[in-house]
Amino acid sequence: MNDFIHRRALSALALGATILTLACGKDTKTNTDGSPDAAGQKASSSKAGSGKAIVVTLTSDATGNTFTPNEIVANKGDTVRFTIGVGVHNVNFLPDSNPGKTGLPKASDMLQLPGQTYDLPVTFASGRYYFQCDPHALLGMKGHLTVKE
Ligand SMILES: [Cu+2]
Repeated sequence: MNDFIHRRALSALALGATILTLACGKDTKTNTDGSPDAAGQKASSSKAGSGKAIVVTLTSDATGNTFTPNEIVANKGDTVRFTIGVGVHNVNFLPDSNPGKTGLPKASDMLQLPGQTYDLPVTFASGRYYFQCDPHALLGMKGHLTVKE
């Protein structure tokens, strides 16, 4: 009897979590200026939706400034959703730190509203890419995106 109630409660919880996830997913205040430069590549066919969204949180706190996670693995067609936790940050795939890479996205705008997102469609070639937050790069706010074939 108690067991039954317990199970009902559990499934209600699971449902709640699902709804929350959906609600979050919808809340896309995207700062879209971030479409990758299609530098000689056909880069227009992959949109969010064909792949999965990978959420990366950008945060400043007493321990420092971080991308969480800072090692990202994605497939082409995925979308990396950079999301502000705390602080003012941007995302820059610095050409100088990505020698030989083409089709790099241009630097994002500065993001500062908690929950603000910058969606980066993964349209570029497979490989390992460096990115950083410009204001905090010297403080260690950097990461890598590995694009799988
Ligand atoms: Cu930053």
